[in-house]
Amino acid sequence: RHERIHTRKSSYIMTLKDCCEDDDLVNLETLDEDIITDQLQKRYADLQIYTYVGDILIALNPFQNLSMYSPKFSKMYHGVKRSSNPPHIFATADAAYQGMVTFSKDQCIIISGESGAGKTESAHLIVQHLTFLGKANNRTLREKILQLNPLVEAFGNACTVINDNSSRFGKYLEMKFTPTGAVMGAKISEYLLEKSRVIRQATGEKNFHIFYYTYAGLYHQKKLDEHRLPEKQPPRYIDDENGKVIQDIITNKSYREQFEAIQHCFRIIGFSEEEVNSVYRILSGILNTGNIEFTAISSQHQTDKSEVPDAQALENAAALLKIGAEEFQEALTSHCVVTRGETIIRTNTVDKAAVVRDAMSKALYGRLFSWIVNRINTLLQPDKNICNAESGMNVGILDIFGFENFKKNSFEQLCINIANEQIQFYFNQHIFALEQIEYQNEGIDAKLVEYEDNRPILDMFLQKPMGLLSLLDEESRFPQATDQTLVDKCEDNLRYKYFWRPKRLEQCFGIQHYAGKVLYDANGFLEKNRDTLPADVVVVLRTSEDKLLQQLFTSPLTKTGNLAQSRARVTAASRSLPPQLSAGWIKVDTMEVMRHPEETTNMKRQTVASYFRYSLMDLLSKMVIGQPHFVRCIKPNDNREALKFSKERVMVQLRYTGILETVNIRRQGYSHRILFEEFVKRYYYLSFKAHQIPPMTKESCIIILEKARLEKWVLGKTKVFLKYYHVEQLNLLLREVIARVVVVQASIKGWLG
Ligand code: AD9
Ligand code: MG
Repeated sequence: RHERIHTRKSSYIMTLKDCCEDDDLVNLETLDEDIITDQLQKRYADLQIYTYVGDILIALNPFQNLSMYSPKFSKMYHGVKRSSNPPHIFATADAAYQGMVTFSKDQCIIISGESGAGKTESAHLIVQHLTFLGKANNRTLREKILQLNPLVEAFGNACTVINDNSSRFGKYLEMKFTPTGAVMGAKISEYLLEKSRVIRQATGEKNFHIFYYTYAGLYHQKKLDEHRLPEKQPPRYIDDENGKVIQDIITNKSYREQFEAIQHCFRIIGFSEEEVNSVYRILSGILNTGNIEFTAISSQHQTDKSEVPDAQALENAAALLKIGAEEFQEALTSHCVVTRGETIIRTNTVDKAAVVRDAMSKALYGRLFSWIVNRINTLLQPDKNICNAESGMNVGILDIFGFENFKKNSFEQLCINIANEQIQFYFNQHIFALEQIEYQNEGIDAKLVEYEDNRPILDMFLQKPMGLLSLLDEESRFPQATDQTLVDKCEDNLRYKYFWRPKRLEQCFGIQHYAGKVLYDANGFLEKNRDTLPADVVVVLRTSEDKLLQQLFTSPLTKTGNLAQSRARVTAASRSLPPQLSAGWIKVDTMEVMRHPEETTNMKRQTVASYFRYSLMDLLSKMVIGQPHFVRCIKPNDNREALKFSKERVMVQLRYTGILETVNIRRQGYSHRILFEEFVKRYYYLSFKAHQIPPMTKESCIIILEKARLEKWVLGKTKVFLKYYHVEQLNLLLREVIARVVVVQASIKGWLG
């Protein structure tokens, strides 16, 4: 049954077959890297960007718009057997949705891949399809959900040398459904925004999108003056090497359109006009803050005093942030120290004042971002009248920043890459380790597959007290420490083959990550890790007459609220795992009460590293409760060119993501294992009468499986082992049987009525 769908917009041609052997790498006769890569290359040339490896989806970035995401395709991938359509990101969304509705179990879709591989695009498409499947017939809710990604990404994404729309934060989006599968709300959790981008960007990179959008929007609304933004000289935080940024902002139509789009998002989601105006004012306030300069004044008694020679920028910023200019200047150029109950005012040097200024800008932006996310969550909370929180279910979608390796890599890249290391570990656990342990426990004969375990690298980072993050924290607390002593300390303590120190580059160290070697420059690590915001600044910002700004600095940022929940989830999840694994799965002991780094003032302050460690934990705790689905994004070339397939680049990615091993294990593997009892409860309808509940035994399972005419299933000691297509088949049959019963009941009612 071959049917061709020609789409008008592009030459994309899809061939529909009942089951296409090429669609799934597991079906390949001979298996090696070359063959797999060739297969992907062949498919890519036909614009078949998606390929399965068992139940895992490989997505190659097409670097061009394909017309395969229209409503026609949404309908095609709606509650059908996976094999009836070519591989597609919608099929993954559909599988998660079906899994949730059928098994009443939370699901999570984990999208991974290096920077620019297509994770964020994939996440959008999944949300689009889930909104369709979730019958969001309430149009407002549907629109709200669809606007949420563009809104947070305007604030959290930026142009890097690798990707024009690079995610600079991690995002876990939970879509909430009623037990019958109607979408009813959403919730975003954000992880580790790269705040340092606000104050400085590497060569060829830009600040967060929203600064340019806002600038363009205010220009066209003739509101630059009101926001104290110049039309000629670019503010320092967004200035680039050639100084043409404003010209670009004014002439580039897309910035203006994006501004309109963001206005629309704000409105649809339900932000008030007052709130939105505050947001633009705070953004302009940040840009003006960046322009404040300091010079040294030396008097007889003091040589380390600074002042603001030109008050204009300071007054601008103060006016926009609605704080007193004098108090503001004071908070930047001096600080209070309390010793033995006495408060002493100390002056700041020029350098220190500049650090305080930048710290304030980062804090402002970071808190504004969190506020926007929280506000979205409040506005998209499920209506309690429709469904209470306990009976609802959700599909979580994880889209984090991808693995990065630049010419110069700093603290931010280290955190990003550790997060990716952790996701890879989670993937390995699921695909390999758990699978093998379960086969052994159930007495099933399956050859063990060798895979690259990245646990030792993770230990090197996360272990206490001798892991890299712990060493970093230790040095950050030690006033005399420098970035140099940090690297020395790491060299002395990290006895791992994954760590090395290059000769002649004193402040650098290298890490062999699962995805490749990265050279880090430790310059600035300690300061970035401390991420302090002087209390003097907080005090001034709290006096702001802007309601939103005041709120940003009065409500605590500490994540204690859901800590107990996270810990309970993690503990429960690790209990359900085989003992061989639970110990290393998630380190429960590292879950401490985490205070936001900016909020702690004593020497034992919370650092970014420990906050990050907590965030990772929190993220994992959300992921482990759901049934995972994996999407592996692959970047076919480094030039963002459509149809260009670099064999080497693809092969490297296949290698480090363990695709070859995955094919192997998936070929032998059984992706679903269901306890006999649960299996009988779920499927007895297929071979027994409704009132005739059979015993919950292995024998009943066999009767059901044989009646359904399935092959190649296996029975363990306590569970039925099924391939993914078995489950599809069973669910389809079940739906048919139930539909028949409903029809019969309806006719009986008709006769009687
Ligand atoms: V990063 O780690 O956040 O820097 P991502 O998220 O993996 O990265 P992203 O989704 O932003 O990458 O994709 C990069 C670019 O590839 C997009 O801006 C699109 O131009 C392009 N892309 C990716 N996937 C698709 C697609 N399915 N169709 C068309 C795509 N273009
Ligand atoms: Mg992204």
